[in-house]
Amino acid sequence: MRTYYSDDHRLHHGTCELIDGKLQPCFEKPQRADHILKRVQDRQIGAVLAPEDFGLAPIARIHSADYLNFFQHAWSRWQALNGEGDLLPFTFPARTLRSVRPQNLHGELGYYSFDGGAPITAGTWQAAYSAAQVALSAQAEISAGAHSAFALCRPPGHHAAGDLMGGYCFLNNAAIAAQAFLDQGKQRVAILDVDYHHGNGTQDIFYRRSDVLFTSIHGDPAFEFPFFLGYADELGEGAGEGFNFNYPLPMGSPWTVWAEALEQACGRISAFDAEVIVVSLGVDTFKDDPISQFKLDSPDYLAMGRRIAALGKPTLFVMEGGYAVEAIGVNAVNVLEGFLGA
Ligand code: B3N
Ligand code: ZN
Repeated sequence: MRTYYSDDHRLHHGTCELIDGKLQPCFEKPQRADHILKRVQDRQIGAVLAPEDFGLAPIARIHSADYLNFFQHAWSRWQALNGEGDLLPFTFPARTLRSVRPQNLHGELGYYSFDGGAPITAGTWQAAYSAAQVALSAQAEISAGAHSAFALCRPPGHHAAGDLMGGYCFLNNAAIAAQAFLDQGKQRVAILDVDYHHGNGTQDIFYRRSDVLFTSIHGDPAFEFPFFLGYADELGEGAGEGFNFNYPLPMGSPWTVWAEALEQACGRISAFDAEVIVVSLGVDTFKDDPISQFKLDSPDYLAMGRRIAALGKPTLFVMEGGYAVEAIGVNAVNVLEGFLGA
């Protein structure tokens, strides 16, 4: 299996995030990708390639033009205001307020954010743009006939909606790749989101559509981020009704419980007769993850990969979360090795 990777991810390195009332170093940091890349190389699962540049057009199939324009220029606007530190939102169009788009930079940032967890730094746009190109390059590899490919994306993407950033995410790499499959002639794409957190952005992007089946196994949002989406009764709307399946699990869930949900999700994917599968590959389900509450152990990721392989479809793996940095490489690559039958 080939891996697509860009060093540009280093251009995004947020300074801090708000945890327990304190500003603490960001969990989503460049070392995450370094460890995954090293494990890919150590295990020799296949070549590591730089992405091609497919431009903005495939990204604009998912994200609105105004959102992309805002994101691309936010940092220079912040610098023009002599901004110091990361650019972070502090006000949001919550209930009882209007979803108008203000002209002030901070107002606009709040309009395009659902939380304060996506810090914009000098290189964030370039890093996120390159991550999307990484996903598109891996997608192109499958379009050209490969059975699998790994997009080592950073920053991650599955919380980003069409015009919203948050949860460490800016551009939805998995959704951009899924749309590219459709634009190149596929009719049914399944997304399997195995990250600990619900992929609220991906769900929202495809919620009213029947050409993309979205399935997600995650911490119950009644207790876990992103709290406001990811419940089991969210089944899709309109043409999309019956094409969205959430499997929220209790905190502390071990592999046995998780694997049962995977079985159900795989059943939906098979029934949908997906032509291709996009896996939002988060490994923050690991027992030692510092911000998550599941109990998967490293060998479980091999089993996860084997079960996904049994679906028998071309599969694109797109990296999402995982913050137990010392173990992230082993866990992510275990999924790939399980898939490859190692
Ligand atoms: O949920 C958290 C959070 C929970 C526990 C923490 N501890 C125990 C130190 C720290 C933070 N923060 C909210 C932002 C979470 C973003 C998750 C991004 C992700 O991995 N998505 O898949
Ligand atoms: Zn996550």
